[in-house]
Amino acid sequence: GKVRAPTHIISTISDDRGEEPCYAGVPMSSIVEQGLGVGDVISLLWFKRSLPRYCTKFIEICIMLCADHGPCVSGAHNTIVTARAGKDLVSSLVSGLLTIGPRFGGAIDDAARYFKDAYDRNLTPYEFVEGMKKKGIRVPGIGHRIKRGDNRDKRVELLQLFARTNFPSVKYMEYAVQVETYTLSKANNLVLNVDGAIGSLFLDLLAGSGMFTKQEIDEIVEIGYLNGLFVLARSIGLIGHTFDQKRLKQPLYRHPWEDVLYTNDSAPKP
Ligand code: Q5B
Repeated sequence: GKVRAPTHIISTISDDRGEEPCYAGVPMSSIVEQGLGVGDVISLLWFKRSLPRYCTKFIEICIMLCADHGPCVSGAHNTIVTARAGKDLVSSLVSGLLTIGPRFGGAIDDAARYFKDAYDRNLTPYEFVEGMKKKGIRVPGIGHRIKRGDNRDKRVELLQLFARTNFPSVKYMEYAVQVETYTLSKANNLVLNVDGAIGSLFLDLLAGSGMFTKQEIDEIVEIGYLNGLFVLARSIGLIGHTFDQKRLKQPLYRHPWEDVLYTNDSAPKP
C-alpha cells in the first residue's frame, strides 16, 4: 500500500485544499449564500459546529458590546500611547491587547469557571463569596471602576434581556445575579460586570442549547475559550483608536510630572 510520511501538524477546523476554503466542513460559498454572519464563523472555527441562530446572535451581540469602551480603559490607553510613539498598526494593537487579563476584560473564563463550580455544588451566594474571600481571591466577573449599583452597566442589561427572551434557560446568569445582590450589599461598586455577564450567560448557552455534551462543556471551560470573545471584540476598538491617533497626527505622549507622586526626596526639585 501507500506509505504516508508522518505529519507534523494535525488540524481539525479548516481546509483550504479544495476549490474553496471550508470552515468545519462548511464551504465558504455555503456560508455566504446562506447569509451567515461572524457569529456563525466563530461557531464553526471555535466550536466546530453550526449553532442555532439565537446562539450566533448572542455571540455577535457580545462582540458588538465589547468592541470598545472609550479611550480611558487600560487597553485603549496602551494602544493610544503606542500609536503616538509612531509605531505601526500591529504594534499598537498588540500593546493594547497585552493589557487584557484577570482585572481587565480577561475575567470571562474565570467567571465561568467559578460561577459554574459554585452553582453545580449548590453553594449559596454567601458561601461562594465568603469562601472566595477566605481564599483571598476576588470574585471574577464582579466589580467595576466606574459602574455602581445605582449606575449599572447597560451592556450587562442588554445581554441579560437578550438571554431572558431567547435562551431556554438562564440558571447560571440568575445565580450570578444572586451573587451580585450579595456583593452589592457589601459595597456599591461590586456589580456584575460585562465579563461576569458573558461568562455566566455562555454557561447557559453551552448547557441549554443541547449542542454540547457535559464533557465538551467542561473542556471548553477548562481550556478557556471565552476570553477570546473579549480579545476579538476589543481588537475592533483598538484598531479604531490606532487609526484615530494617526488621523489626528497626535504627537509623542509624555505623562505630566504633576500627575506623578514623586517620593524620592533626593530628586532635584523642578
Ligand atoms: N473588591 C474590576 O476594582 C476591578 C472585588 C472585590 C471581591 C471582587 C475589581 C476586580 C474582578 C475582575 C473582573 C473585569 C479591578 C472588569 C472590564 C472591561 C471594561 C473595563 C472598563 C471594559 C475594579 C475596592 C474594594 C477592595 C477589594 C474589593 C473589588 N473587586 N472583592 N470580589 N471582584 N474584579 N474584571 O474599583 O476591603 O478595600 O480591600 O478585580 O471581573 O475589565 O470599562 O473600565 O469594557 O473596558 O479598582 O468594562 O473589581 O476596586 O481594587 O480598589 O477594590 O473592593 O478587595 O476591598 P477597583 P479596588 P477592601 S470589566
